[in-house]
Amino acid sequence: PRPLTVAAAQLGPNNKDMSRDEILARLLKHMDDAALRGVRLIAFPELALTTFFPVMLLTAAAEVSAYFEPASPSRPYGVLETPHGKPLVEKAHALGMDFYLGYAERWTGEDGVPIDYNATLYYSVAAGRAIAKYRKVHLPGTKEPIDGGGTKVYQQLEKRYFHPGDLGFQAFRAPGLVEGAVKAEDADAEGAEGGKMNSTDRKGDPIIGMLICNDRRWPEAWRPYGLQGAELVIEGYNTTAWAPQYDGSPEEQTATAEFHHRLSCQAGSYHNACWSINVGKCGEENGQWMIGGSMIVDPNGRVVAESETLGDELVVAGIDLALCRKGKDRVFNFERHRRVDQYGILLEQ
Ligand code: CDT
Repeated sequence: PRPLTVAAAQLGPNNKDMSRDEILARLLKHMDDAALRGVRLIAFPELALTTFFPVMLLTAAAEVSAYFEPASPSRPYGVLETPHGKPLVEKAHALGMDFYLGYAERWTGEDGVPIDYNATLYYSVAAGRAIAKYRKVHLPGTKEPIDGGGTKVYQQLEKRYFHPGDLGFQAFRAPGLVEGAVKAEDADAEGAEGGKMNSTDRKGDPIIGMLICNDRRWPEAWRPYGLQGAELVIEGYNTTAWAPQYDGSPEEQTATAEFHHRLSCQAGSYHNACWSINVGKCGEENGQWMIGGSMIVDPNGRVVAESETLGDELVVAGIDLALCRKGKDRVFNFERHRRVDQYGILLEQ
């Protein structure tokens, strides 16, 4: 067994009048509560530090930029240097707890032109730094407001505020989380869990991939991680429960949204023989409802732990990474069973 205790730190609404400090206090409380339950890795939702602003039509540039965290080649994880990011790092070290954090990133590269992304990072306590970043690839909704921005519809304006992610789906190994990992050169030929290894990687350290919200609905987003041997995919979301412009009562729409969420998380885990932590921000935020259903899913696609409320709630599970082996060696042994010569259309259209 390769045991690890993980948590989905579900958040209730971050209303737009809440300060970063107020929100940060809730994140830190989640970490303290998680430590009491032996958690070594905690995941926060998409855009965890702010309200889900893509539902709003913001016209003033300053209003938009207030939601973003600066980043640049010299400060790739600028958010962790801010007054609302530093305390997360300090708490992580005090408790020995890695974290996944969703946030809005304003990246200013060498050319000085800012580009905005819906991003997430993975902070590793053992490494003493953030070791991975992912930028959301699948941006739902529209660039222009529907119905002229009218208040009788709910907007989803991610295409307006973000550029599609440009980092691909790069899996990584997180050091120090499970017992018994050994240096790559000392590992015996028979891999404990497969996957690509860099020379500094330690065999036995979990292979992790990151997604953000809408990505979880796309098999194309999970599969690159599966192909890299991912044992755990972490995904934060904000999913509208219902919208007045769509058919069906709020109850019917909510039930369908919850079903599709569950289906996507369970299928992604099963098809790639990996665990997944899926964590939402939910409840009534600025008058609009978002689904809960934060869940931890095993490599068989079974939900092993799930939230019960639409508020701040910690969902904890003891997982065994070794459970991925069955699927990876049998039904989803990609090397043995995939037929890449038949998949060309995936890259043509
Ligand atoms: N944040 C995000 O990506 N939300 C979308 C809403 C789309 S409504 C089906 C999601 O896919 O959950």
